[in-house]
Amino acid sequence: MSGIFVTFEGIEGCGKSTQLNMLANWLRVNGKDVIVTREPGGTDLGEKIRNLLLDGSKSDVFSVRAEILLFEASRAQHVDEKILPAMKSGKIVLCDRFFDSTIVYQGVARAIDPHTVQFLNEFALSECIPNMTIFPNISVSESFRRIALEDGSRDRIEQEDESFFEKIRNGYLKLAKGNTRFFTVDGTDSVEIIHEKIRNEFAKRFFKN
Ligand code: Z5A
Repeated sequence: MSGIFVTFEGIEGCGKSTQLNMLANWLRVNGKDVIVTREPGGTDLGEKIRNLLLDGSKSDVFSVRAEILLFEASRAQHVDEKILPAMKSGKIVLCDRFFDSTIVYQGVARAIDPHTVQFLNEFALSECIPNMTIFPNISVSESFRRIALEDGSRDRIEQEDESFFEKIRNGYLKLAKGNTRFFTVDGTDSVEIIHEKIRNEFAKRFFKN
């Protein structure tokens, strides 16, 4: 496969979406064919599943098994309909969240057995593993501070408490440690400095000549 697949992961408000869009702009200015997408979502079916998953309040009854299967259903459609075809035609795919989110949100925080998470992820992925995963690391208190500055509306998962997000953050730190696919960047630096670090790392990994 000739494309490049890059995912962005981290706790809410860490700056993933901001950095993804900045990287996409820089790549486009440099003449690259870039697709920007997200999970859950990315396809018509995936966006419908996204609404099901994120709308509503924390008190909505969502079985933990139903929740993970919905994330995986969105992913399977996304991989088959959008990511794999783009990769086969040599595009650069930038995706806001992917299977690492399932490992930490459903595996670590919701305590689903890791082997089950791995099995379901592998089934949905069809061997479509990212070439690079960018992880802006911020504290949970910084995450809450940034979210409070926004419009105040929180989706179903964002309504979880601080201890839930501590588990998520620790899950990411554990996942990223020693994993060369990950590029961990200090998410408390300025937007411009983070972008520069990401750009340099991207160029080092993929534009060697
Ligand atoms: N989820 C799951 O459970 N399992 C799965 O398998 C998948 C997902 C795929 C999707 O939410 C939810 O689904 C998510 C995990 C779950 N739930 N949670 N939590 P989402 O992806 O739509 O939204 P999010 O993950 O919560 O991200 P976000 O709120 O959109 O934040 P972000 O993309 O990381 O950050 P941002 O939008 O770029 O920036 C947030 C704010 O911070 C904004 O005001 C910026 O201007 C500001 N910002 C950004 N960078 C900086 C710096 N460097 N300094 C200061 N301020 C900054």
